[in-house]
Amino acid sequence: MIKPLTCLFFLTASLSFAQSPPKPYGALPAARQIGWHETEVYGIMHFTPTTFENKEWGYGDADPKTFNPSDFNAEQIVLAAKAGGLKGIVLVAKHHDGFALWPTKTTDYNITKSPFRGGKGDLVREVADAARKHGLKFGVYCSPWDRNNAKYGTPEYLKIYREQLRELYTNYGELFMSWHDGANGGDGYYGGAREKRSIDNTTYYQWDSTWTNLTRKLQPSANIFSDIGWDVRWAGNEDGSVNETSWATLTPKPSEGQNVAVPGQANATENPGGTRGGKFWIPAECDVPLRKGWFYHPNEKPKSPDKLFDLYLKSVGRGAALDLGLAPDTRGQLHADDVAALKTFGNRLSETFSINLAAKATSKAVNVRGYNSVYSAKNLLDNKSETYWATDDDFKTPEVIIDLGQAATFDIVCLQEYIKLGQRIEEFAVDTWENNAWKEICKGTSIGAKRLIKLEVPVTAQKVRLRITKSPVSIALSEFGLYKDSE
Ligand code: FUL
Ligand code: CA
Repeated sequence: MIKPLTCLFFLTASLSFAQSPPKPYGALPAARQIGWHETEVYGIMHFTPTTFENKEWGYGDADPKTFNPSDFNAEQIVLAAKAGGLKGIVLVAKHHDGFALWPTKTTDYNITKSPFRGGKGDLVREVADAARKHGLKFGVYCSPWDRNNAKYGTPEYLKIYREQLRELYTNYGELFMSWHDGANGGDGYYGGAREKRSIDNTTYYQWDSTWTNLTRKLQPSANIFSDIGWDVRWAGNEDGSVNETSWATLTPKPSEGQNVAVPGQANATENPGGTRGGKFWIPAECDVPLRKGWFYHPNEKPKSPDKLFDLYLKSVGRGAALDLGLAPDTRGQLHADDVAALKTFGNRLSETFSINLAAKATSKAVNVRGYNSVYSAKNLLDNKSETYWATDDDFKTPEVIIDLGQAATFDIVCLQEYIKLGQRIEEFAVDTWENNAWKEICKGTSIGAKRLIKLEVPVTAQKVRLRITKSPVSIALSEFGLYKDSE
């Protein structure tokens, strides 16, 4: 006879087994990265004396007085960005020309020496305030390469650069990104020397200690962007897309002849696709200017809303983010053409994704973890990223049938993994029920934070089946959506 106590033991043991979530798989995102994934589309704004010189890279010799916008309006820029669906702005607080847009104590080459707001202005503050007022996150990019600074190339400059970061990290509230690029040395003004200065990028900036001792301490929520992370990696190109298969994980590769991968110096060949099973969670950011250049040039035009939507599908829709370059003109506002392009793009995003045609569907899954409703397939359709459908450990390739109740027409399929448990799924396929048989309409590989598949032609169906066709472990899927592009 089994004693009641033993019975109780088995009962609680099996119940707690049934309730335990799947074991995490591989590298996992940090909390700051989860916040970053939710941002999806943001902007990076370039506006310095270089704008007034109609150049892309200021040499560092422009008179500070050239920085003289006739009607700077941070709210105009932020509101145009918001209408475009952007949820954050990274401000280039100092570009390669070395001109600081805030009243820094580290160099005279700054905004107080310009006519802007009578020498009392702080453009970083104005953009940060406008962004927060309208619900956008704020971040900064402070170029390590400084073509103005006389000390560039010496150890003293590193102290200056770190002090600039410290000022930006302490005076402008919480930052969602600290953006660092890899441009490193070359010719410049350098306090009047007008010469070429080369630095050894593997040792000069000492990113490890800067990020450990400054960024992580003063701005623990800021996602560090560089070609290899630490939090967000460069897409490997500046055209606004990653590979169709793009993993959120990466094992950074050293450049030729080097033992370790150094930021600003990495071998970026794997960046567009990531590394399956990579050592770290370092998803990609697709940075691309809205126009041709990062700075405003009167002869250039913004990309069309169609092109922007296509880039959205190829960045956000592949688990990455879209970082659109915003270039105010010499007034200090976005040109009417840019405002219009952003608005049309933003409308298309919100109209397309506001209605999930599967939101009211019923679901039938072959397996639900431990028969526990906490892991029900219904969680795929509740528009909450925190709830997910999970399967038992030995159910790695499950299926779920989604019945819409009546036929609907869609041309975008959306999948989201519960990334707190890692990027688990390797392949999937979607079918529709047509003439009494299942017909495959699309298939794909990496999912991660979000995967969007645009079908070549719209499909009309009442029943849709999702098949996970390859996964090393049981699955944890947050959301499933069917949308009709509003184009
Ligand atoms: C690059 C820079 O060299 C460009 O000028 C621009 O700022 C872009 C966003 O990053 O590394
Ligand atoms: Ca959910």
